[in-house]
Amino acid sequence: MERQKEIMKMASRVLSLLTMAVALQAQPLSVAITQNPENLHHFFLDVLNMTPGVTYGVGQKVSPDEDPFNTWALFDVFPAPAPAIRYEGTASAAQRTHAAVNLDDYTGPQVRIVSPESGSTVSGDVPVQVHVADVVPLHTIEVFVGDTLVANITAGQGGTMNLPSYWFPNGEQQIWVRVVNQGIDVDTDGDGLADTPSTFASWGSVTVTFDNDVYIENFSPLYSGYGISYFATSPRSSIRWE
Ligand SMILES: [Ca+2]
Repeated sequence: MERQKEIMKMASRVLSLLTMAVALQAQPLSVAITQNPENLHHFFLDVLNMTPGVTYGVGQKVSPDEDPFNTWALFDVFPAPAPAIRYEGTASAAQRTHAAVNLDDYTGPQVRIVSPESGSTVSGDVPVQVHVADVVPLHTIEVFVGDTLVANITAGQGGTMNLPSYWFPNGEQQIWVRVVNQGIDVDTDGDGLADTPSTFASWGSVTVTFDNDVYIENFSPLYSGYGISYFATSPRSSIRWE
């Protein structure tokens, strides 16, 4: 009887440990910054809730700066030896935001159209705001309406552009963005040395209703490759109509 109780007690302890392990597993990957109490000019950067053996990158970026081209710069890439690791840094460094990323799950840039909201009705010049998170420098951010490339968002634009909705027929339209990053070099000829960049592309979209009193029915110039540059940001000297 006593023995049975002992087993029951042990089983319940194992169960609670398992529950705890599951709960820990469910904690999202995160970083925490705390001051080093023994050296006030230094701080600790703890990376928490990693899965041992999985490859992680720890990076930083200039902050605050929401330009999508301000991507994360990884300063360490490693297979996690334990669920948590600690770095020590100097507090006098310029303001930075830190993050950890699971590189085994890396599928390319994360792209989201912040505005306009999906399902909304818009008219005139529509401010489009794109949010991108990536650990690899970006190459291009292209904005489309349906099949038509409307603009390239470039570095320094803060991820925004004005979309001339009156260039398109009224009604439901899909605004979408394609983000391509500069990629990472991979070995294509099997000599063990990385030689060619392999880029990643990601997409984000919203469906909105265009509602303009007057719109351009014949928007064929937009299909021309040169029409694209008209919508690019200033300087407008880049316009080339041929
Ligand atoms: Ca090679």
